[in-house]
Amino acid sequence: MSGGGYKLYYFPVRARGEMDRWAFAAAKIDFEDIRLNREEWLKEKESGRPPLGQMPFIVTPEGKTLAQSGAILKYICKKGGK
Ligand SMILES: N[C@@H](CCC(=O)N[C@@H](CS)C(=O)NCC(=O)O)C(=O)O
Repeated sequence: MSGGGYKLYYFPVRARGEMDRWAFAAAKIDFEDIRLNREEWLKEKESGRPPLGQMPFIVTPEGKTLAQSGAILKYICKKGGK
């Protein structure tokens, strides 16, 4: 997938992926906040796209995927100039 802005995939809960949502907001970087329910997640997982088969993960405008909430946080901070 490529084109568009950042996409963040996570469950509709305030857990690991929530700090990544906040980081995007704090860095003032637009992103699509994609909240998958369990059924949607299982389909996504089966597709093989999520790195390590877990959420959160992001898809960058260049079409790269990045997993691990802490790594995503560092990536966003770097992009946000922090
Ligand atoms: N170390 C990972 C852990 C990710 C993780 O445990 N994700 C859980 C939700 S919080 C998950 O994707 N569970 C569904 C599954 O494994 O199918 C991180 O910090 O991102």
